[in-house]
Formats: sequence, C-alpha cells, structure tokens
Amino acid sequence: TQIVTVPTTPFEGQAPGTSGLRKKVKVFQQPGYAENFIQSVFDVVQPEPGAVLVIGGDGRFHNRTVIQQAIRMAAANGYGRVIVGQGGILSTPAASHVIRKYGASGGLVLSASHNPGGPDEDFGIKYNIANGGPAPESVTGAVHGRTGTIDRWLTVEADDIDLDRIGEVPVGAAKVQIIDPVADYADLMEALFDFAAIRKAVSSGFTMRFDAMSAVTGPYAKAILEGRLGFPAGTVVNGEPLEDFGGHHPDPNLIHAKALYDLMMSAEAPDLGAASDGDGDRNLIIGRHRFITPSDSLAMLAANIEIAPAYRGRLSGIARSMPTSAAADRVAEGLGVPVFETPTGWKFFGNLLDAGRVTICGEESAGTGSDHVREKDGLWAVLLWLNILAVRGISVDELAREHWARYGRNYYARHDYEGIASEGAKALMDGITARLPMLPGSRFGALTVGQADSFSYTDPVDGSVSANQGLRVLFEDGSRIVFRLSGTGTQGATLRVYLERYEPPLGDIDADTGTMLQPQIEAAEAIAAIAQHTGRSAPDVIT
Ligand code: VG1
Ligand code: CO
Repeated sequence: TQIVTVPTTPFEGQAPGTSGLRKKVKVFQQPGYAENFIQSVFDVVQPEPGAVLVIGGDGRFHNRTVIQQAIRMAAANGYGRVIVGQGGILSTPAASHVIRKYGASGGLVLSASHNPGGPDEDFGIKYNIANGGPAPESVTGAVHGRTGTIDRWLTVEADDIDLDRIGEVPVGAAKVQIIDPVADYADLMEALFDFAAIRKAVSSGFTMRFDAMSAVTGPYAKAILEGRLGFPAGTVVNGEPLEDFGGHHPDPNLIHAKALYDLMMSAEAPDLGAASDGDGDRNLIIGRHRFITPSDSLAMLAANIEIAPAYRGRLSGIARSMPTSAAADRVAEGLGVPVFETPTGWKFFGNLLDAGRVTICGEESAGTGSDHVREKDGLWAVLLWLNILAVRGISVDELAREHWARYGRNYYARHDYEGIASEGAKALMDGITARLPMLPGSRFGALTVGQADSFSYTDPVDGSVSANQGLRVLFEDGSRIVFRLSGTGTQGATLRVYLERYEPPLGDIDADTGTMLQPQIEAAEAIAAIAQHTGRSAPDVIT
C-alpha cells in the first residue's frame, strides 16, 4: 500500500498530564492536532513491523473521528493488527486487559475520563504500554518532546471502516479486528470472583443500584450484574453510553452522583449503591446509609481481598498514592505486608504490580485496582465489594464499623477549587513552597507542624525519581494537609487540598467528617491563603 506523508508543524502544549493529553474538543478538532500527537507516540515507541495495537475509548463525542484516523495511521506506521472495541468502545480497564490478553505492544485509550463530554467539552488521548498500563513518565516525556519537533505524520489512503460490525477488515497492509468490548472483560471478572456466592446473595434478596452515568460502563455493568449475576433489569441506571454523558459530569462523587447518594440515604436504599466514571476506571461505593470514602474502600478491600478466589493467600503488598489516606497502611501493618506510597496517577503503580510487590493499589480519587490489569478498575472494585459482602453476609455499614473498631478511622476529605486562574494557583503553591522550611514548629490552633516538604518519589523497581508531586504539611498529632494542582483539567487550574486526621479504635470513630477535620481546614487556609489566591470562599467540590 501507498503510505502518505502529510507535512505538519508542532502545536504548543501537547504535554500529557496525570493521565494522557486532555484538551477541549475544539482544540482536538484543529486539523492535524490529534494526528501530531498520535504520530509522536508512534515515533517514540517505534512499533516492530507487524505489532498489535489496541484502540478504544469511552464513547464520548469525537471518539469515532479520531479512531478512524488512528487506524489509518497505525497501518501506515507498520502495525500489523489493530484491535478495536465495537463502536469504538473499550473501558479503560477493559483496554488494559485486551492489551495484555492479545499480546499487543500497546494501546490508545481515547478518553477524558470523568471530565464532561460533547462538542464544547473535553477529549483526551492516552497511550498504554505492553503491560496494559499507562506509559511511564520516560515515555510521556519523550512524546511531549517529539510533539515539539514533529514535521510530518503518516497515513494510508483508506475509507472509514464500519466500527459497529464485529469482524476483520484490511486497512492498508494491516488487519483491523473489531471485537466485542465486553466479553473478554466479563470473563476475566468471572475468573477472579465467586460469582456463585454473589448469585446466591442476589436470589436471597440482596439489592443494589449501579449508576453508569451514561458513560462507558453501562454495557459492562448490564452484562455482568444483570446478565451473569442475576440482578433484576433496572439495577443498572443511566446504562446507555451517550456522547455527552447526558450533559453531566461522569464523575462518581457525592456531587455528581447525588441522585445515587440521596437514594442510599433514604428509606428505599438498596444494600449497595455504586457508580463509575466516563471511562470506567473509578468507583463510588455507598452502603445503605453509609458512604465509604475511596481511601477507606481501599483499606477495607485490602483487609478482605483474600476472600475472593483469585486472591486467596496472595496479598503481597499494598500501594496507595501519597494524597490517599493512610488507612491502607494500618491494614498492611496488621497483615504484615509492605505498603508503598506513590505520586498521584496510575502510571506509578505499574512497576510495583509488574514486579509482584503489590497486589492491590488505590487512590483517594475513587480509583482501586489490582494486578489483574494495569489500570484502576471501577467494576472490579464493585465486584470485590459484592464478593466480600456475599461471603461474609454483613452489610457495608457493619463492615465499616468492624474495620474502624479494629484499625481506627482516618477521617478524610478533599477540597477542590476548580477552574481558578493559573497565576493565582501558581502564586499559592509558590507561597507554600517558600514557607516549607519555616513551617516545622509553627502552631495553627491546637496543631503543631512536625514536618513539611515537597513529595518526591523514587521508584523502588527502576530507581527513577519523580519530584514535586505535592506539598505536604504533617502535624505532630499525625494529621496532615496536602496541596496539589490537578494534572487532568482543561481550563485554568484546579487546586486540590487533601485533609486527613486519624482517630484510634477507642476514639470518636463515628463522627461527622467536616467537624472532625475543622482544625485542619482552618490550618490549610492559614498556611495557603486560599481565599486570597483563588478568590473563593469555599471549595467547589468536597469529596
Ligand atoms: C486525577 C486524580 C488522580 C487520577 C487522575 C486520573 O488527577 O487526582 O488520582 O489518577 O485524575 O483519573 P489530577 O492530576 O487531576 O489530580 V481518571 O479516572 O481522570 O483517568
Ligand atoms: Co477515569
């Protein structure tokens, strides 16, 4: 086939953030914008002739356009086979699994995750490597470098293919295979968990609601929960993936999944409420009248993971991102396994998982996962909860109380200030950074600072160093505040303030989180002058 070389010039700012390149759809619609980025990926990873590439996305607006183009470009760049989810759909964890299962050299995941979708909203492209996980910083850095010098991209002359028809079609010299996006993933879940025990609980009256938020998990949740596990039709709500997610933020938190929260706090609450995000890697867990923070969920799942058949006797270690609460650390200590503290973003878990040093990992941002894939996995977390509840025969609330009674409770909240001016955000972070050396010994109300630093991570497997991963203020009583700027936003800056305080088993373990964290909230304002720098008197989102 004829390979066509299209001349181009670099675009500013094609820097992958916490999870890929994310921009407004309008930015991606500029001629050559997506092509430049994708070609930069191919130029960096240099696929072996005949290599396999996986392509899939969360079904948001602009997905199909970019997929058609990426298929032609893959063919021109020497890939022999391109595996695409039907309709262009693959949840992020499903894409990770498909990459691993079919021995692909990597994959393109088209998503802006929990960010809204539609012509005026967000789009994103992420490259995952052969282990199924997000490319490490060495790769994303090289891709960013390449976007600054790129002068051509490669394609083949070929028409768009029918993305909705399962089967194989040639494009240039490559074979394009359209696969069922759900089947492989559903089989994997069935191999990990005790579906028989869950089915039994369902037939004995266990109820749940899963809110797919009109995003990618709808088909997966219906096939697994309603199909394989026997939950009644209607258990999955908002189950059709929509290009604009019905105009909502597909972000499973108490603000954007408020309808689910309200149901779970009402008299009609089912036993379990759960939700996932745009691309299916996040999870929200709410029991009847009991919200579980993602940090607690990680700890509770780790403490009980060996109940699930595929994890019996093989919890090797636990990893959490630095801003995630230390609840998981107490479980690791209790079980005698190591715990690792990584920077924010799933790419930092890949080496630990590949080396077998951890079995489960998680982030405070509603991400939990294990060594079954190399991404966080929303439905996996829901199924692990179901497996544990079904086998133990207790409620979410009972499990939480039992956990806190044994390990104590890490009260935790994250305050987000979204879409603030970039200069203000920078001034705020610079201000704290300048004060860091002076903070130890300073008092804020009853709190005294013990240690304050900028978090730097040395990967224990390959020795790579990632500096400036968040500013930490650690108080002498064990509580802490972390300040970070988001790396996934597309407009201005987003400040994240993470607040945490530990309460021992015999302490006040069933109190209101906001009240318990009030001293830390006041200290955060005193240390960072948030109101002055952001012009906001309160956070936009509290999770
Ligand atoms: C956020 C979360 C982080 C998560 C990332 C990608 O990043 O804080 O924990 O890994 O989103 O998740 P940031 O840089 O905005 O804080 V997803 O579901 O958006 O791929
Ligand atoms: Co996501």
